[in-house]
Amino acid sequence: MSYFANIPEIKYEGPESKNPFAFKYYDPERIVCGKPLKEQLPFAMAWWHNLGAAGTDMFGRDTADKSFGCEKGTMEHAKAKVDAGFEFMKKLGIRYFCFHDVDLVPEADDIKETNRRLDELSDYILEKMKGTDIKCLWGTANMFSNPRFMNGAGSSNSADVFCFAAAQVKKALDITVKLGGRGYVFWGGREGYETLLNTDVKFEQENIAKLMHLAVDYGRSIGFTGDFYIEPKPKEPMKHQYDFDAATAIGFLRQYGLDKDFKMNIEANHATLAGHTFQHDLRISAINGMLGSIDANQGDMLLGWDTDEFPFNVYDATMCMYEVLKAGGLTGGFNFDSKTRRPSYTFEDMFHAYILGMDTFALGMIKAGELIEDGRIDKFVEDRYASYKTGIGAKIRAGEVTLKELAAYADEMGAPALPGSGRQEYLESVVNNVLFH
Ligand code: XLS
Ligand code: CA
Ligand code: CA
Repeated sequence: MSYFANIPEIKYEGPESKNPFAFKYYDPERIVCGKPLKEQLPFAMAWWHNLGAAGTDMFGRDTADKSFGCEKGTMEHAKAKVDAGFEFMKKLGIRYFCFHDVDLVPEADDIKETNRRLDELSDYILEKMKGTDIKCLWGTANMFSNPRFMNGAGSSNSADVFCFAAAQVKKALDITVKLGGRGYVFWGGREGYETLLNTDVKFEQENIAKLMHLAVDYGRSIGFTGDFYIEPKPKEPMKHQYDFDAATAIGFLRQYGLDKDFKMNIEANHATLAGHTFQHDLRISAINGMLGSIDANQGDMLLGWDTDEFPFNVYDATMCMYEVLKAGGLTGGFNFDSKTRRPSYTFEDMFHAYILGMDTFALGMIKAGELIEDGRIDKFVEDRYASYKTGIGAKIRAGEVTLKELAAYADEMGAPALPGSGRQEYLESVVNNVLFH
């Protein structure tokens, strides 16, 4: 059974091609910074958007038909999604997928039955994986959709809800390991609060850390050697989310002794919701040794929510890839946590969307490689801190001076010269020059 019979295998044809079903920039074999793009860019399909999201929004119902010929909410439909997903990934040359437990199977009233379904479906996926190089990038448990999680999962005021969340995490870890997952994600969508009038913040944060510790202990006990990830997001659905941004999440992990097992999964649209650029959160993660994986999408600066659009902004993609290359690549990958716009409701649109996203990130990586090779930016940054290489600056860096000695140095010096132009406009013109030469 083929779902996309009218769509060819997507190949690289180069920038001159006008074929809507071809890559213009993503040449899997092209070497950038010493490695082929197919290795530099472990792309992943998000099960929930691509095989699940059908266009429903707050004001209207589905526009797309994602039934794949079956009745939704059945195991037959769950299996049809596997078939469609694998056909889709194969046609695009995508080697990874990401999932929530309830993206894979319809949730039953009884968790034992949900888990039985997960066993059955993951067996089915394992069968499909045979003879392909497709694997799981990361798995996660959906601990935000069901009404029981209205006050969070680890942070819920109900100990029973905490237990239910723990059971879901356990099973999602089992399935992630079974499917060869590189990582396991905690996105704390409802781990936060609406009002301090009913909330014990310290208590809630301690409990989230407890759930994470339990997950690490269990994961390691079943042979999971990958990374756990926190995916920061400042708000939506909650007003205040505890994993506000990378800096906040890293501080939390260190405070509770989780920093050896966890890294960040940075989503572009979440970083911008936190009032940062995408590249800011990537840099903060990288300098703390915690840049793990990326949820590849872009937001809309005119809209104050998480629009999960396919990335097409080449400037942002370039600056993102600059951070990734500088950090030595990702141990995770690039998961397209992105969805087609509601009026783009056909199967063709799903392919156009992934071609757009993969081409944008490939172009970004090629251009970032050129920026690094060009060297003007790196050289400028290096020179900008030159005053710390010798003399008093070198002593400060080496920790060889006291505050008193520095004060004496300042007395002798009088007023320092201005610190040198930041040359922002020049550097921006260098970026343009590399992008458009
Ligand atoms: C929602 C998040 C979510 C996570 C996985 O905003 O992006 O989809 O990636 O739970
Ligand atoms: Ca995400
Ligand atoms: Ca999102």
